[in-house]
Amino acid sequence: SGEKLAKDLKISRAAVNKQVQLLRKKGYVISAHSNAGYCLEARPDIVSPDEISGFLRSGTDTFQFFYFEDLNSTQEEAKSLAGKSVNEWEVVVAETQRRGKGRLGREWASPSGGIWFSVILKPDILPDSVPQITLVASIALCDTIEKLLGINTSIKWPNDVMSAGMKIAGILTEMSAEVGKTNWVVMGIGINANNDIPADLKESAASLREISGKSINRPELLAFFLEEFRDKVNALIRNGFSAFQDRYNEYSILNGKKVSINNGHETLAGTAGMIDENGYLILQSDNGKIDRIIAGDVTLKNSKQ
Ligand code: BT5
Repeated sequence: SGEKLAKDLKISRAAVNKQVQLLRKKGYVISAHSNAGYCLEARPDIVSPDEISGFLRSGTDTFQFFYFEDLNSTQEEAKSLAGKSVNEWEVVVAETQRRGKGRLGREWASPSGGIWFSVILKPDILPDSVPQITLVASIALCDTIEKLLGINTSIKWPNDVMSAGMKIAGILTEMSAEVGKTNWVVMGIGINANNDIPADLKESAASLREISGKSINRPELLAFFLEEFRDKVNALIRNGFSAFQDRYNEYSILNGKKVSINNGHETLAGTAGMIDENGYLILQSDNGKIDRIIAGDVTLKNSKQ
């Protein structure tokens, strides 16, 4: 009842009514019944901090959210925050991005209905080991999607999350470091949740809504992922990567596949193997040489991916 709300919140009845009007403007459907009070009939499909916090098991002060309806790129916003703030586990979220970024200057389509966010980390980890955080993020994302939605997922090394052969999420890791010291890491993640896939990507990408046949609760998925990811990053910093090696290899689709890999300097062709205890991909090159690769861009032979 309006009266009880006013009493519990120590505000006037008029102030309760004003807040209800504000919530309605944000998309909350609230009916009012004389004598009985208000009823929350439906929540909007938004990834606002309030909505996300409601699903955090570890409490509301474990992450700090910066929420935007529209932004050029959560990654750019998070990078400028990372340089200024001493905190970590700050999360920039946007409903839409005008200039979503992929790796190597590629574009990331970010229409409404997706989950577009960047997480700021200040890990006590050597710069060389930062790519392991990306691998751990992709495990955390697959675990989240499998546990919460029951959808089978896989990883195309290093960090494309796939389902039914289609890309459903991508990860972009950027960092600032000195020799021997990581200043910050910004991990940008794009998940196709309820968004439409642009026509030119339909052959290679899909959304979780398409795959599951139902609308995805985005704040719940994001809250679940953030907690999975944070637990795993803490374990990585404490115990190293080797504990994640098997899990990653179970998800990986590259093992035994003919690939070409651009590592930023050259393109290597061969047969991909497992990843090793440090997160390097083992590549048996066509010329017989064994290479270990920390990061790169993989093209599967005879595939659109
Ligand atoms: C990635 O790049 O997969 C990393 C994407 C990271 C996006 C997030 S969203 C939040 C944060 N803010 C940003 O500005 N970025 C991050 P890459 O491996 O380079 O893949 C890019 C390629 O994937 C493109 O060239 C397209 O072919 C394809 N692509 C673009 N948009 C896509 C989408 N929504 N779903 C699936 N594939 C997409």
